Amino acid sequence: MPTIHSERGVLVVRVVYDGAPLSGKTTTLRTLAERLGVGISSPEERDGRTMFFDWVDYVGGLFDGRQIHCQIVSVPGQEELRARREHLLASADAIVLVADTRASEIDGAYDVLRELRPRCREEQPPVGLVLQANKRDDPDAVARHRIHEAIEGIVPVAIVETIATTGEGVREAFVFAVRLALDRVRALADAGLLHEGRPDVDGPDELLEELTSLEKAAGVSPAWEPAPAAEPSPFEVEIAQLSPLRAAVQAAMLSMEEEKVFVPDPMMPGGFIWPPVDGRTLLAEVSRLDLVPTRTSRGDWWASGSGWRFHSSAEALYPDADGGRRALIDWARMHAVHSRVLSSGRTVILAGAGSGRFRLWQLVRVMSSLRELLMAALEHAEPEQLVLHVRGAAEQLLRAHDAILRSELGIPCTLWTVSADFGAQPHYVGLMPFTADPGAADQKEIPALLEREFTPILRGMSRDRSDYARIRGSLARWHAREPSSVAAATLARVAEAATPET
Ligand SMILES: Nc1nc2c(ncn2[C@@H]2O[C@H](COP(=O)(O)OP(=O)(O)OP(=O)(O)O)[C@@H](O)[C@H]2O)c(=O)[nH]1
Ligand SMILES: [Mg+2]
Repeated sequence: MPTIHSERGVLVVRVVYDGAPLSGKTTTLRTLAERLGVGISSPEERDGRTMFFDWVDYVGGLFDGRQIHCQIVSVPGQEELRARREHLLASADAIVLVADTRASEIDGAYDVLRELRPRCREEQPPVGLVLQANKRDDPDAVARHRIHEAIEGIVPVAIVETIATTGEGVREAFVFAVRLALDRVRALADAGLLHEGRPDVDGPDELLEELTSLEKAAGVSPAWEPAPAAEPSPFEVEIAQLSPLRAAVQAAMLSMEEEKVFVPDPMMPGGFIWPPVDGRTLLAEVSRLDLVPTRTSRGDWWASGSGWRFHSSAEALYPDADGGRRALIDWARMHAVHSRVLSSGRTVILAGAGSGRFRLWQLVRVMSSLRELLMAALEHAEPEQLVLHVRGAAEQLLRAHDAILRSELGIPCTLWTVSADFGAQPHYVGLMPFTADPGAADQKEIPALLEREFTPILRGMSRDRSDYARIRGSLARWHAREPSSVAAATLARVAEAATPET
């Protein structure tokens, strides 16, 4: 738990180094201590293996004018010592996962990542995670892009390549972890939950004492019990309710004069990224992509590629940081409150735009929409299969319509903006409009919505598919089987109207 040390006036945070056995945790802390010019304390080792932990103290940097005292702790990797490891993990404000990236060992790191990631997210605010891809000097080290591919399915996570034995990359991974820890502190401070007093543990001797006394009291379970998932966390709700929604939008465009082009910077100051912690991790991921936003004729900025879109509306420019921060908080609140409707992986950023101005950006992970699904099916699927897709898309669109209307977000419900995964609850996958679209209320009529969305699709089918008569027939049969279904009736009618004249 981060603590404002009441006697020393410093902010105490803890970065914990975790990882599979022999991945290089102790080596990392040794070279890190050397590079930071401080000592290291390792209470007990046996045959070169960590039995309790390694401990490094580092004081450096400022948070709201206070010095930051970072407790850097590594865990013991051996399975028999799991209880100690768990206890140390439970105390982390950020975690560096040291991964042995040799082909023979890397699966062990993925296992640890699978275990850690949900736990980190369940903490509120979340505990940031950095993957320190270690042993890059080994000829059997797996290529970086392969690591990215492999972990894509698990999580977005920031990766820093290191050679712990020489120290290469070690400091970079540490500094990024401290940033993530400070994001957590910032979120706690904003919610008035930052603890002040004496830290639970103020040095390696006290930590050793804590671990040994816990073990004496047999039957004590590790402190890191996973919380039940799904419900929005109390923290999110709290943040969402911090103050009433304000129309803090600076509507007028300040000027079209030269602006600094946005470059995603994972080291940008805390308090300018939402969500805390996870936002910075995503930022680290997208910063590798070298996406350079361009300006549209309307004055918006945008960039797209490698599975991401960046966007900033022309109006989202603020003359100073205060105005920008208010808008960021409003947007963050809106995203948090509606997280069930919105696709995941969204990040909101307030970035310097030059001349003291700030611009509000959204980074949105590209997710496949109903339209893409239909376009893919249109090319290859058999008529019956295609009609199943059309039905599925219509039903998904209506579910989304309902959720979007209830959210009162004023976002457009179209085949382009609704997620394509039929098995899951529909999500809005489009960009967040800068201001709610009053026209969104016009979408209330279901037949009109379906007609508007499916007419171009069915026209395309009637033009491009020689078997269109079968498609139309299949839709007509659906309507006959389910005469009370508004979707079936509408689509049968639209299909009929789209039939080319002979
Ligand atoms: N080639 C190479 N060897 C490394 C690197 N980092 C660590 N090692 C070696 O890996 C072995 C294990 O390193 P440790 O730092 O003791 O590993 P650990 O994760 O602390 O191990 P436990 O605490 O027992 O779980 C040692 O022989 C290190 O020299 C690296 O970047 N490259
Ligand atoms: Mg060790």
